[in-house]
Amino acid sequence: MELVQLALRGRVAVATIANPPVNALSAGVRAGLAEAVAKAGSDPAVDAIVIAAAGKAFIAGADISEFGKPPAAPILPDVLEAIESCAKPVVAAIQGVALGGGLEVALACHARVASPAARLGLPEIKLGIIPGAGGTQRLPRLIGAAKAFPMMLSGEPISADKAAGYGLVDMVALGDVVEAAAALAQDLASKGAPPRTADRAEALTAADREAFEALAADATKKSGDMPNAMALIEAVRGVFTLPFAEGMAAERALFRTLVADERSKALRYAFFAEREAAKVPGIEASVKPRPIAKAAVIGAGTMGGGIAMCFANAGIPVTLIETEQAQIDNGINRVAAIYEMSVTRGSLTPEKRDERMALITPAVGLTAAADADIVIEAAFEEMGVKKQIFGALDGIAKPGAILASNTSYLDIPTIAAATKRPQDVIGMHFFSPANVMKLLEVVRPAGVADDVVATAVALGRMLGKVPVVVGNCFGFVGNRMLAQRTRAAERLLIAGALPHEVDAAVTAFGFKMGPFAMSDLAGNDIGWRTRKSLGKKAAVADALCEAGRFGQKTGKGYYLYPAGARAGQRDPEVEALIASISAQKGVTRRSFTADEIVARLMDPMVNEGARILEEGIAARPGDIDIIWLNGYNWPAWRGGPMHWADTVGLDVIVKRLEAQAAESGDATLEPSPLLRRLATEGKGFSELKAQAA
Ligand code: TC6
Repeated sequence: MELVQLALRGRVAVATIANPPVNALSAGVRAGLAEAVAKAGSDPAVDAIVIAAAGKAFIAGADISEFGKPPAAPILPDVLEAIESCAKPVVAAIQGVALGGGLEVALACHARVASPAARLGLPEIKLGIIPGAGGTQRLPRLIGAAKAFPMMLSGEPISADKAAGYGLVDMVALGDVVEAAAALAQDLASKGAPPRTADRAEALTAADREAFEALAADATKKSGDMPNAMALIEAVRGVFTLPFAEGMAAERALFRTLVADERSKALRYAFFAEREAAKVPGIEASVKPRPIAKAAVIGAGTMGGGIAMCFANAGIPVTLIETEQAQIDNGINRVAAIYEMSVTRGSLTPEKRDERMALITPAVGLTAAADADIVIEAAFEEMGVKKQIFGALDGIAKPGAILASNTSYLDIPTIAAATKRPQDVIGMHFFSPANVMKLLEVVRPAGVADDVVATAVALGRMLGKVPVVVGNCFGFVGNRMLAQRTRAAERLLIAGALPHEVDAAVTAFGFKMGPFAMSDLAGNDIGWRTRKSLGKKAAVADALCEAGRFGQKTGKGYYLYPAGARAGQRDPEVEALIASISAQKGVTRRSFTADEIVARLMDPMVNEGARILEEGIAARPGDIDIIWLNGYNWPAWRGGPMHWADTVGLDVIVKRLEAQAAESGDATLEPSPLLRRLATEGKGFSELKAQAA
């Protein structure tokens, strides 16, 4: 089938792009578009041209998978130049998303018609690049830089109505968008030479420039170390300082530099890894998820309340269940307070708040879960409690209902064995705060029904989560790897580093917080309790807890928090304590560079990731990366721990782990067989094939 089909509607030629699933601008589409415009442009039977698209999307942008390859002619800027220079009017008929290069196609047209459901945006910033086919030059010329720049800086698409208000689209068509575009094109044809966006300057006023510069100054302050925000400012500023052709050349040069940057490669890798994670090995696409019209959540603590909010936010009625009235009252009040905060901040209307609260029914006693299609348990992390709840639910929940546990490390098959329907029992591990964090680990024990797994994944997406299917083991994927980092951080303290040095190295790496500041925030007593229950020790962490230093909530932990302070201050008492523990262990303390600290923290995590792959707990390295990006704030532009390991080189990681294992005498630091094999073969994790989780 032709990627771009040309057909006549009266004297208007309609070029329809058909490149499923999202009409990305592959080399073939670019060539087809150029050819269609050239052909229609020289056809005496044609007065005007419409560019339309088949399917749900108008055009989702450049084909992201082509970015790593040498550009194939015709390149998009040249195709767009041909469209804009066409002597006959060219009108875009936008029936779905017009993103990135897709919106740039529409901008090069002489007019734009959109259907009400269309969404228009330039999301390049999220891929570490900037628009590279005139977006930074044409959008400001059309709607002013003060409106165009925020669209490009956030990358968020806008609605057709908003676009019409901006003057980005000329008409929102309620009926057939192609028909409306054809009528507009014919009308333009009767009015002489069509208006070229490149020639328009009326929006570029002194006031517009002033407003843009204020926004740019603000963005500069907040840009962190992502180079593309700065490049975006430079490119957009060009609309005021450079003629169109020079502005285009400057944009292109910046785009080329950014596309080749490791940070953009990591963001593109994550885009595809996230979509890959949605495909569960071993489960056919034909497996239908069970319908979920009503949910129940057991436990109205912070976690249970947050999960109930996820359902309400997605418009699914949910019963929030506790054992006593006072507890459910507290839970509901906490949820109401969170919604109230959103209303105060202006991110939620009072009507929406009321709608969402009305979807949450408080209840006392498990029998309230009788009519739920899915029950998610978020009670205490104690196997006895879980078994009791699941045993009782077995007698209450309707046949076919899915029984899920939000446990963060307990054995799902043991929980399932408390019921007579283990095929319906699954793990759904949300991350705190559950109404905010994107990650959902779907834990798939042996024996669970395929359609239960498919339902958990589909439901996760309905709740706006990024679901990743993992196998059953202690801590699953994320927390199992985190435990390695926590142990490594403790080892570093004993070897000679101080908490602030470790945290500084980790924030310089790109995390928002270091492990010790994070532990102080979450409460050091949480890990202490877990260690005690498992019979494990951590000399420094245990000593701090024994001294009542639980973190921010007690005013002191690894750091000091004088009245009201959120940022911790170094505490000589803690540093002396650490030094004394090193001395007791006979360790001569030494200093560590930031790079050494990062290596010592991350390498053991990567090693654990390799074991997780060996055991089939994760299906793909990309799944592990998506878990870390969405559940643990791993810096997006570093692509996740397994991608990062590939960029470092697995041979380097193996050597460093061997050295650490030898120094510490800790055999768990020995590189895993998979890591060794890949390193010996000169390969990276990216070369592994998917396996069933
Ligand atoms: C740009 O345009 C720069 C231009 C400068 C030129 C010089 N390319 O997300 P979904 C695939 S930068 C290739 O699951 P949805 C995706 O991998 C680009 N493939 O669906 C998946 O494939 P699979 C700016 C793409 O309905 C399938 O389509 N554009 C692209 O939830 C379905 O995707 C963007 O950043 C692409 N551009 O959401 C837009 N887009 O089935 C990125 C999608 O084999 N795309 N695929 O796994 C999106 O935001 C969303 O995909 C969506 C559809 C809103 C278009």
